[in-house]
Amino acid sequence: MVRSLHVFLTILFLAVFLGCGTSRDNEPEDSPIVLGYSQLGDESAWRTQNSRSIISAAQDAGIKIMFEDAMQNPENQIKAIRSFIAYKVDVIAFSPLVETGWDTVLGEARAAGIPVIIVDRMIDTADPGLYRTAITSDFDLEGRRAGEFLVEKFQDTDDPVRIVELVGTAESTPAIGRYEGFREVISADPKFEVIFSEDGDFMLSKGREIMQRVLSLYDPEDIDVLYSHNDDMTFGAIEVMHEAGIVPGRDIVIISVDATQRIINYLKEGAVNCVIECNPNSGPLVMDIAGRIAAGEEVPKHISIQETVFDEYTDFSTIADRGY
Ligand code: GYE
Repeated sequence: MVRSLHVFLTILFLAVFLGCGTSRDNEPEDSPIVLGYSQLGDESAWRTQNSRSIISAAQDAGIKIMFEDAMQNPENQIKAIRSFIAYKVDVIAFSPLVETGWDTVLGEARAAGIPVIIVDRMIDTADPGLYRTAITSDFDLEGRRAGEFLVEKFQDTDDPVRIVELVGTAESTPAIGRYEGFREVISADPKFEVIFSEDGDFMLSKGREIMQRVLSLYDPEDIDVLYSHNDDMTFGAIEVMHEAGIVPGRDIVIISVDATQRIINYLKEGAVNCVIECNPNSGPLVMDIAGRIAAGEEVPKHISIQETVFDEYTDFSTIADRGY
């Protein structure tokens, strides 16, 4: 659905782009806001929902969106941003795959007078004037929350707690925050030991592959915890556990990040022990901020998306349907 919408939007973009030349110089003053949006890819259920939220919120807000999927390649994001600049969009928004490498293209956007909103992941730059605002989750907090769950869960034992970690895309803000925040908390007690940690790119297939490798290296008895930076990698790992006769959530404690409906179902069944929420529904907020920026209003430099934790101590009847 998102894919076909994306194809449609791309065709629309090309039609507008080719039909009207390379700029919007002849457009009437009161024409709708045009937002160029570079999405990093479609690697996970979270991302699919995030794209849906962005596209439908633009439609609801009467904002014309040019939506480009970079297919996990930052070069494609740079190309998309350049095409938005050439078209003279009113606002550019993008979710950067990784943190570095954006200064040149964002400098070009600034020179063209086009404001930039960073969404979801952050960039690492010495020049914060390159963007107007960043709307992101607190990934460090998410990592700390994962650590705090373990501290509580294992409070009555002094035995070693051996942890396998599936890390998100290398050099992306969520992978860095979830890695560092987690360590910040568990490092206070030496019984917590990360015995294996590897980049699974936030993808189910890689979660599967890595978990297979982990089980070829370790006796399942020697693994106490799986900490996975997103639900898709967790799903892959759980498949492998089932195949190996391991009972997820009981033989191995599982912490996952995102909170898709499928992982909440696992939590309710006891197959997952803790779910750190990461909220993909930022579309309405992004459109509100884009509208304000286009109207010349000042907006805060950083806007945080609010999130929570669901774990085995939560009253499940309070968890609303996740919608994705
Ligand atoms: O947790 C993961 C996705 O950047 C917060 O990217 C996002 C992460 C999300 O692939 O599922």
